[in-house]
Amino acid sequence: MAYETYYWSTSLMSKAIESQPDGEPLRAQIDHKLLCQVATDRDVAGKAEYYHALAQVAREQLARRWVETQHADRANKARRVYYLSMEFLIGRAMNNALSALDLREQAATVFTPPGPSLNEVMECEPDAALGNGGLGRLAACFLDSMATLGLPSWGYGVRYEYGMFAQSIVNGQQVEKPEAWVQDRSPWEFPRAGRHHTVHFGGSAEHSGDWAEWHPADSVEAKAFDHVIPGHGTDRVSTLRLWKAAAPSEIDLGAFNTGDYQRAAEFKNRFENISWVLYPNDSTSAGRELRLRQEYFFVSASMQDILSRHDDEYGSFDNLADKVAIHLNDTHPAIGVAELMRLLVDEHGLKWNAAWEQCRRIFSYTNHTLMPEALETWKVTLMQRVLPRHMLIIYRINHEFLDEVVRLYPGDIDLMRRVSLIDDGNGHEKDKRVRMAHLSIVGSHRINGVSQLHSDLMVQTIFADFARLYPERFHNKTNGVTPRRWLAQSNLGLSALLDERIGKEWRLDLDRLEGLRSVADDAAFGKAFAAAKRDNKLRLADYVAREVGVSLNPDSLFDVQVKRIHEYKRQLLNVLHVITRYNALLNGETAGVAPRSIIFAGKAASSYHMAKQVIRLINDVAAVVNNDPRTRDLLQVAFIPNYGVSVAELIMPAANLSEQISTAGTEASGTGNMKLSLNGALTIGTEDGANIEIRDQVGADNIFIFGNNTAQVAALRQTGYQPSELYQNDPVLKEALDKIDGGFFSPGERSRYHDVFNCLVHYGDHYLLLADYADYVATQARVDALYLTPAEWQRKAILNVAGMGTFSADRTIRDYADDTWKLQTLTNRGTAQ
Ligand code: 26W
Repeated sequence: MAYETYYWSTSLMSKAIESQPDGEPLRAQIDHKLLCQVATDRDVAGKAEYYHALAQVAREQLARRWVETQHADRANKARRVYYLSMEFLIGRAMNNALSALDLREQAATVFTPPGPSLNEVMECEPDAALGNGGLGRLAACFLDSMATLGLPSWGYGVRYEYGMFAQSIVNGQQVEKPEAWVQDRSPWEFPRAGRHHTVHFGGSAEHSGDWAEWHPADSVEAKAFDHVIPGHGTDRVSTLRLWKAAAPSEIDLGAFNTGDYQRAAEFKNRFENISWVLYPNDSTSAGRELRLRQEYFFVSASMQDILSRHDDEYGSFDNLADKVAIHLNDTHPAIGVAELMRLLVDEHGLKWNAAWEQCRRIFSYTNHTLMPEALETWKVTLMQRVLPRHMLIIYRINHEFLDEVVRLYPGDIDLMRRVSLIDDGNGHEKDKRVRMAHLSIVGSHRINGVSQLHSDLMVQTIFADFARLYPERFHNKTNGVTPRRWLAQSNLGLSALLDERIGKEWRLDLDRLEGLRSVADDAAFGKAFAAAKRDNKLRLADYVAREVGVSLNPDSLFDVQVKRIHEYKRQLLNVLHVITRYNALLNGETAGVAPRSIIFAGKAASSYHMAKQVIRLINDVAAVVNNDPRTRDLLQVAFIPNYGVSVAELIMPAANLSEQISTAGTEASGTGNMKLSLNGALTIGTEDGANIEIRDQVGADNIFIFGNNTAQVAALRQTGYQPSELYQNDPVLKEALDKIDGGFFSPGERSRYHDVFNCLVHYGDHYLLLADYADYVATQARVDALYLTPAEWQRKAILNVAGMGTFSADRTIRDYADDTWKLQTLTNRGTAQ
């Protein structure tokens, strides 16, 4: 059946089912849920109870949509895509669910004084922060687009008990505390009692021809918990299935029956710890055994799930690659290549060659970073111990792959050594490592980077050999963000304005934003646009006053850098600018200076000393600057704690200036850059990641690009970059650096930032902050000049929004669906909220 047809049949079915209990107005449904699910009533219910009741109303409708979608996909023998990711940074579900279910406006009218407002009710929900940063949030945006485009699709991941840690700032320093996002229950998840798979570890494996016998030492149960991801403007949904680890039920009975509860509990923990906590590192590979177990745990459960669904539907695996596409979100699920081979060959009796042929057609892989420390490798000794059968499979894949390489490039031993799936550790057995990126490439038919620059650099640098071997496999898929969460739901003011000017369709067709170009010069529109921005700034200022105790002037330029704290992202360059600006103001250089509020937010990996120093420095600088009456009207600094999806939803709409200042060639794409621009911020940025494509879209006159580009960075490094000379020869830079080094911002401990100073001046300044400093500061002065001409600023901000159409995750997913997954998308009807 064509997609069109089944869309309509689904939709009709949905009407039939939904007309039963939902005929009642929302208020009555909430009352009903308050009574039956929460056991309370309107007279005594508080915000949290209302939250649960409202969530139950949404849950019921989501459940129906889920059942219908599965029914349709089965009936249509649909080809499906499975998106495997260690991280899904979902955030809150309520606002998005209400919007997708078209209940948002009705709900707003239900929650009126003297009761809590809808916003207050929605704020009861903890963020599902099952991810670190860009990669995890991208996965969440992608699910939203897959559902909206009607793709038969599933996300698979880990149901961490503890997601990303909560960050607080104590005496200027980051303090981490664990965050149990589910607490006792989440109204958004559906435990699937019947859906569980056994995952094995350890033991030994013996080979005999194609086939091998694995005698595992341990087993753990993977239990499925589903989140229904609603599409917008469609009844279709996507599924996010997360796996929780549990002890196999029969196992702990022994200890339990003998009354040895402590041993029984210890036993249980040994299994369940696999899915306890997310590794809070977004760029360095932990290399720890528990992490490898996590990866294999969720991958094995997902593969078994995929195969059992396929078996149910077809009773054969001969057509597996026709019906299944599996995507690897970075290399974290790469062991899936070996696991699929194991399941097909060892468990289901396929011939090795037949299985391998399917495997290669099934997998595709996205690389998200060029940073060498992020490229995953596992010690062969560890892999052997934890996954002995997979190690044999990897050796065989490698053997056959290298045979192919020899045929293509006979005698090129060096090439073989470079592309091998195994790093031979210079002959030392204990240093041998499995290269997960190589396994991903060899096992996939499509490999992509996440912006044009990143994809180009990928094939020129880290994967150059593979690009020569398999040029047809490498592609670009520039990232995108969902306009539903990042504009429609988080920026009501601007959304209403857009609806008025260009209609509501932009939610599902972001290219409609082009329509704004014609009103960029319209003074009335410019005014309304500025007023919406000001409202958002007031809302953020309110939050900052409450949470940080700093009062920001809503008319000042809100200059925002929000992202993980990392040296390559160069928050420290931003700090150098803050100090430079402060020094200039103290010197009385106030002409042409726009009042500014410089806002930072972001988490540092718990073991990343330098990143934590940067957070502390920001707070120390803020304490000095904010308390100086001489500069207070022109300069404010705030570090907003606990950056995550919900905090971002508050910040993005309020920004005037978006700081995207990574060293050229280091930020794979960035997605915050897109969210900020979409909400009408101007970018100050380097020629890095998607910044380049943003410039192409909004026009070079409407963005502030500065600094060395990738080629210049390479040239500088090659000719012997000397940061200490820049320090000596630029008195303005020297003054800023000396203040850091001399303890001006840390009078109680003058040597506090000595290491930070040394890193820049004496230890090579690896990310070239000093090389880009002068241009950055000069460019910031041009930003001031523009801000002091509000009409011009407004015009450029509008043109930024107008150019963002291509950065919709819908565009990205359509590209993946057409080119990588070979899946048909379903045209939407209606208007999403
Ligand atoms: C193994 C440890 C580890 C964990 C996560 C290494 C690397 C990662 C990620 C690949 C880091 C990440 O989130 N990368 C970001 O991905 C975004 C989505 O594609 C891009 O927009 C960012 O530029 C990139 O840094």
